[in-house]
Amino acid sequence: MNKIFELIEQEQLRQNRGIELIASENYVSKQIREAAGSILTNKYAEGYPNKRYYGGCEFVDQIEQIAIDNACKLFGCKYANVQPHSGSQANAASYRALMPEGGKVLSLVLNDGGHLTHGSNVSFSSHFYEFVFYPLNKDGKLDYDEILRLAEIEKPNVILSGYSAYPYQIDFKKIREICDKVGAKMMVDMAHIAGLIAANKHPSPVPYADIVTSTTHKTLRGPRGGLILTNNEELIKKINSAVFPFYQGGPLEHIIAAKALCFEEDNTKEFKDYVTSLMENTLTCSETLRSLGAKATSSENHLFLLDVMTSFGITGLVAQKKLEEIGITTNKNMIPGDTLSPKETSGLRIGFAAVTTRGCNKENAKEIATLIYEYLSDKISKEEANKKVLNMTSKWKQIQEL
Ligand code: DSN
Repeated sequence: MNKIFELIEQEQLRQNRGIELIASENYVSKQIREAAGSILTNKYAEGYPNKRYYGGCEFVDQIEQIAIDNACKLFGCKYANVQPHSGSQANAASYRALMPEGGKVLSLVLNDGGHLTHGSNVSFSSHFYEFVFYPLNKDGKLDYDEILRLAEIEKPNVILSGYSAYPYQIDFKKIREICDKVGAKMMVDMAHIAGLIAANKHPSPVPYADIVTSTTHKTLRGPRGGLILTNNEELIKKINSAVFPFYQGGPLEHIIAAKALCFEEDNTKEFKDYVTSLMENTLTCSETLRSLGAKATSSENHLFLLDVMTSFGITGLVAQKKLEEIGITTNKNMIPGDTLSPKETSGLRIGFAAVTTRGCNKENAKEIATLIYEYLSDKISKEEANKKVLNMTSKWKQIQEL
């Protein structure tokens, strides 16, 4: 067997045997994998449906139009661009559509849960635009009065919301009101919570925001890729030319086909039930950890933060590595007010999107919390903990059967 296929088999085994708690990961259905691995990868289709730079696009035109229509139907919006290769590309194109180079963005302090493309000095974002930041309050929550106060001082072109490590719901209506008071455009990066929004388990930003961006592979449970939504006819023209030809070349029509299927799957009762269960599992795990004495946030969505420094006297990096030894995958994460560097951190970010897809239930979520607590406080051996992980995951659905 070719080495690459050997390694894919090993990765499949790792995914099946482990408890995947990285909040931004998920497992796709067989039909989405088939579309993503299809012959559509052979086709060049620069441009948009019925406006391509290449011949032979009659079928990919229909596929991309179905993906656009499905996205609009799912989120109740007028226009969608389904071509961004990732959330970062979607954000880059959206900034360009919303403001001139050098424009000012007010976004969340990155260590409080923002994303690299929300103004980090290692990302393109801070090189082409000026970023100023609003912090979370002492309870780790959004302080809308403080956002307004800063917006009045800074007069940003754009106010950005939607985060990578924020465990509470976001009041998009309030953010729209702030934008209107200071004359700013409203952009929302809903990548993490898009599945919850699709299932009506989190208020939607679509009626309020000028532009909403997302990835399609997190809680939406689709292929790895990006998405941009708007209700504004002028903005969609700017978005389209910012995606292609400004930032990207040929669209990935195999991935676009998989996105079309994902948006269809997300519009079902089965998906809504999945999101309900995902949120219950996340809350059960965070509350169980808290009841055991660990310092963790609560959760109003699909993730929470565990302060491993206060709870176990170890860094996020050490905790992540330790859990990986027993087949539990998480990621180290800054917590609000963190004094350690992003390479170490004081926390872990924990999410239940992936394991809930495999059949994790509330009882399992409690067992996972206990296992994390006992292993990080050295109360059970590696062998015993690993046995518990394998016992649980062997009862869940295998990822190739989803
Ligand atoms: N890297 C993603 C996450 O894990 O949240 C964000 O793009």
